[in-house]
Amino acid sequence: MVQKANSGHPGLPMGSAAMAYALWDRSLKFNPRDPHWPDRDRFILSAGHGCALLYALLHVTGFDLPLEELKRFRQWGSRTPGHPEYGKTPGVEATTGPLGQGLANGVGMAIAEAALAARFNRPRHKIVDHYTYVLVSDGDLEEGISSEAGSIAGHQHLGKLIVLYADNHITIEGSTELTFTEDRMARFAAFGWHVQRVEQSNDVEAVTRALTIAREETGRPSLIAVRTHIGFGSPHKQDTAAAHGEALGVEEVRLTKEAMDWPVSPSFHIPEEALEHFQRAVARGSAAQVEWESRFKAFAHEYPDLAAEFQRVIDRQLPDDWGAGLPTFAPADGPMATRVASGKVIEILGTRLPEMMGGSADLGPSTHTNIDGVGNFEPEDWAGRNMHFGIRENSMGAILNGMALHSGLIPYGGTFFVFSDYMRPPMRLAAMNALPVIYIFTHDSIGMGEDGPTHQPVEQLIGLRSIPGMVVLRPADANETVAAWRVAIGRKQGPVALVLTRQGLPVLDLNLYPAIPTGTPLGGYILADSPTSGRPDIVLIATGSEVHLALEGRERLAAGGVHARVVSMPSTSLFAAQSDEYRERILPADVPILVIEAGSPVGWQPFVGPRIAVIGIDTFGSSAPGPVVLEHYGFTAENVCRQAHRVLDKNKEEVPCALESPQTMEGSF
Ligand SMILES: Cc1ncc(C[n+]2csc(CCOP(=O)(O)OP(=O)(O)O)c2C)c(N)n1
Repeated sequence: MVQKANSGHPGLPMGSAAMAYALWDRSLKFNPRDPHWPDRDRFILSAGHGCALLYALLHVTGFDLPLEELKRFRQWGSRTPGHPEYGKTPGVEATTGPLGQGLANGVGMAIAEAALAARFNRPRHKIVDHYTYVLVSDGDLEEGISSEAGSIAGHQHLGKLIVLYADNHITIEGSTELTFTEDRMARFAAFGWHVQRVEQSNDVEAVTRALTIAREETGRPSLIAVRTHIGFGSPHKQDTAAAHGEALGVEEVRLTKEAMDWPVSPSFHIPEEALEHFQRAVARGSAAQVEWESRFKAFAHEYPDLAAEFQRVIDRQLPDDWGAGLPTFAPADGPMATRVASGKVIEILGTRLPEMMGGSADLGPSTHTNIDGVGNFEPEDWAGRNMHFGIRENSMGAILNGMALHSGLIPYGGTFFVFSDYMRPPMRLAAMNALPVIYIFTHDSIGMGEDGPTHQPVEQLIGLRSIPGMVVLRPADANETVAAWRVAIGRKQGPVALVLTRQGLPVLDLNLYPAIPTGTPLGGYILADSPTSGRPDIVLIATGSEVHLALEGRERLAAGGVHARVVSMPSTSLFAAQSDEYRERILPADVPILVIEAGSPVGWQPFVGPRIAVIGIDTFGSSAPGPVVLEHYGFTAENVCRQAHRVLDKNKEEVPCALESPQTMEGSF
């Protein structure tokens, strides 16, 4: 495959083939004819660059991946892309390639298995009972996320997680002696893992034995380090970095095949008896599935409601009434931070949707992510749904992905918005794989105050909005927050980031602003219009907490005879997805615009010109009480009013914007 494409990574597949055979032929429970069967074992190739190995296994064991596809490795439109892509190839359980992510996905899948087993299994009825296997390389274990995820898995006693480590002593720049000399086994043992070593990678019996022991070890996750040889069999490249990331070369491939007493042609040679042997997986898998189905039938007979519920969550169907009776808030409830409103919604949704499971990276009291009364997900007490991820954002994101990939859960995770940077890699993968993961990001702007620039997000909004498929919602008040949660739960494909304030905000009166529930899902809508029904003089677009400034600015503008329309835009991407007609109605082409958002203006800047202006932040904020910081950076109603006048008439000197006490207006415009 790699030679034909003249691109890819031959070394890891060649070195790991024997241990992968031991796993796939003797341990892994899967049915090539039904890759989605709920109680299959999961297999993740965390070292995604070695995907030629995975594609070969999928082909020979009888998945719908014909030899033609192997011949089209890494080519346009093939089902054998350069790294495994979830959804593209039957049997690929996770998109991998960014090293370390797959291992943490595996932890997420093992958590999902444990949680669903705790919820659905009954005495004499084990309908959730499978293992999660991960194949990792040096790179996976060098990445910091492996320690985060390893620590969580050890702490939680995830005994059904089994990791095979291709311990080949080689990375791209050469020997692991260059950078990676700690005792990996001791490290994982310290995390609370059961560790084993297999010295001979081609000793299939020894790998099989180690896998059996790993399965028998129920109280700890397992790491099995197998001493493999990168580029095994290649006379000149085995055990060298040259085997890692480029084709061996036509001549070296010939020499390798000759050295192994293997026919040199045809180049894609699979002996008939080998194929027959591998394809016993089909009968084995079908039998295992049939056996499970009969167990499930017996379970459904005794527990019909529970069985229907299992089917519902696995299919990611929502109960009809899930959204009924969510709160509506009134001005008298305020001021209320949107994080607090979100917490109230989570409380209700969490009891109505038992598949909701998540938590925070040690910021639960701040992110309001706890569901009262449902208990904690704790070591070997896996029925609780509140998760404590610890201060491990990267692996929290990857674990959420694993939980979503497993199916049966709606995973969510929270932290301060600024630390979304620490979980950007898994968020990118969640979007790429259209995974229904919900992020709860609080302390969403300089308005969070005293903690200062290290904690004040500026570029995160535009950063997340730039991820294709990521829906970012920054609600303006408690009622928009409820509507945002409806969007998040209703979105079955793709992640949603809820971006919420620390500081209290007025609650907008639904009697005065009835468009909130229907407008929020459209991404942008008219919150308040010019008093005359005609065309406004200017549109004020604002998101989140700045919507209130826009409303106040509008009043000041009205005092000066300027009719402003306030458009609340909780989600730019949802707005962009609306029809031209709708967007033109909200933002008439010839009406000037002032954007107000306490974040980087970069996303709006391309539109800035004589008719469009932005009040944003192009520096890092400052340490001081939130209202003071906001004021210093120009987030005041007076500045909204002034800048609106500036857009309308640059030469106008005197503008009627100030109230009694003039405000400072340093900072960026
Ligand atoms: C997060 C991340 N950083 C860098 C890379 C680029 N990369 C691909 S493989 C690799 C290391 C290869 O060493 P190892 O993991 O031991 O794999 P092997 O050489 O055994 O194939 C690197 C740095 C990556 N895929 N992901």
